Order: sequence, then C-alpha cells, then structure tokens
Amino acid sequence: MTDTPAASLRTAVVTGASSGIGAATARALAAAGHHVVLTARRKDRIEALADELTAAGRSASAYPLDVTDQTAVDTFARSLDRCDILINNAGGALGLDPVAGADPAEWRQMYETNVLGTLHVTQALLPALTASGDGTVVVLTSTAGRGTYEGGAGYAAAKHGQQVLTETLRLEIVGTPVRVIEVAPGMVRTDEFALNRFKGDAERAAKVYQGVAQPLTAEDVADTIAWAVSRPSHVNIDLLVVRPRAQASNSKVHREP
Ligand code: 8X3
Repeated sequence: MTDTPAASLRTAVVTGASSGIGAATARALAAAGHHVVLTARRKDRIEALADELTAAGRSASAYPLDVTDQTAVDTFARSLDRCDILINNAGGALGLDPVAGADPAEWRQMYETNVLGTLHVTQALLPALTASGDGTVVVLTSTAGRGTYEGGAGYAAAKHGQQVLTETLRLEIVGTPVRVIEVAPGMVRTDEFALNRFKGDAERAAKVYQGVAQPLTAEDVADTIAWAVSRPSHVNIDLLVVRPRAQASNSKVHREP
C-alpha cells in the first residue's frame, strides 16, 4: 500500500504499528497532520490500517518490516523521501520466569527486538532525521527500564538496554537538530502485550490486569507521544513515565477484590 505524501507533510515512521501502542500512535500522528509510515512484520495489519487512515482523509502508507533484520531496515530507510519523526515502538516481553529458570532464547529475542531493533532503525534513519533540520526520535521503553520485578529480569534487562541507548544517543547528537524523547509506560492493557508474553495463554494474560480499575490504554500512551512530539522544536521532553493511577510502582498495584 503506497500513498505518496504531499511534499510539505512531515513524515513520521512508526515501528510495531500493527497493533496496540504503535497503531494508536500512528492514528494520533496521522490525525495531527503527519504523513505516517506504518511498519511491522504483519503486512495485512498495517495495510488495513493505512487504508483506514487514507479513507479517513489522512496520509499514510505501509511497509512490512522486521526491525531485527538490519539489511531490510537499511533498504526501508533508502525507500523514504524524508523522515521527520521516528517512533521506535517495536518490542515486547516474553515470559515471566525467575532468573533461576529463565529461557536464554527468550532473553536473546527480547534483546534483539527491543534493543537491536531500536538500534537498527535509529541508525538507518538518523541521516534523514538530521537532514530534516528538525527531527524527533521517540523510544518506547517501559517502567521496566527503570526498575525491575520478580520474573521480569529478561524484559527489564532489555528495556534498561534500550533506555541506555536512548540516553546515550541524546548525549552524542546534542547540537544536531534532532531531539530524543523516551516514553516509559507502566501497565498498559493492549490486545497483545500480555498475550504475547504468555504465548497465547489468555487466562494468564487477563490476570495481569485483574482488579485494576483502569489500566492505561494504547490511546493514553499515544496521546502522551503526540503531545511530546508536538512541543516546539527547542523543547526536548527527555522522559515521560506514564502509569495508571492504580499503579504506584512496578510491583505496587492496587487491585479491587
Ligand atoms: C510494560 C510494563 O510492568 O509489564 O512495559 O513490565 S510491565
């Protein structure tokens, strides 16, 4: 699905745009008047969303992409005419096993998607973001990138890695016309985050949110991203930690009986 954007439209690339926070962010940025390039592995999903957005008069296109494939990411970057905003959203959690019994393959996969995926896409698009004269990189980390919890070591380690990448990038490119924003959500109830974590075990996934009055929605997080990227160019929102009111920390959650 391709839609040629008007040359004047600022282009926002969203990774992991097939569902959840990525899809909601693509909708929010398209509504804000950007041309949105949706990327994810699931072609059907991003094409359907791009079609939905263009039918609603927005500007959007879809490009199937696995962020762990550096060659594919570089090819994708070369296909773009411009890039003003990059939303590094692709990633996720696998498993909730204690360190003593955790599966190294799951840890490796989480590092590949969350950390190396962000590295690949950011490296590939940084020249275009800089050339735009007013670029923005957003990295979706997690409150698991700023603390940990039992069973969360593999995911927290990956999110800490992604957070360090983000902070280091900001140091390294200061003085260039690109700002670097980290958004760290806490408990967000999406269709797939917990389901993927527990390999499709819906009952286990539902327990994550059990009794929590109002976990955040993907739209809540997308709203904070759209706000952060729409600040005046000289304003860099370094870090936004966003949790539901019922969650005081990673391990302190109020649940109604
Ligand atoms: C999601 C937050 O608490 O499930 O990034 O690790 S948590």
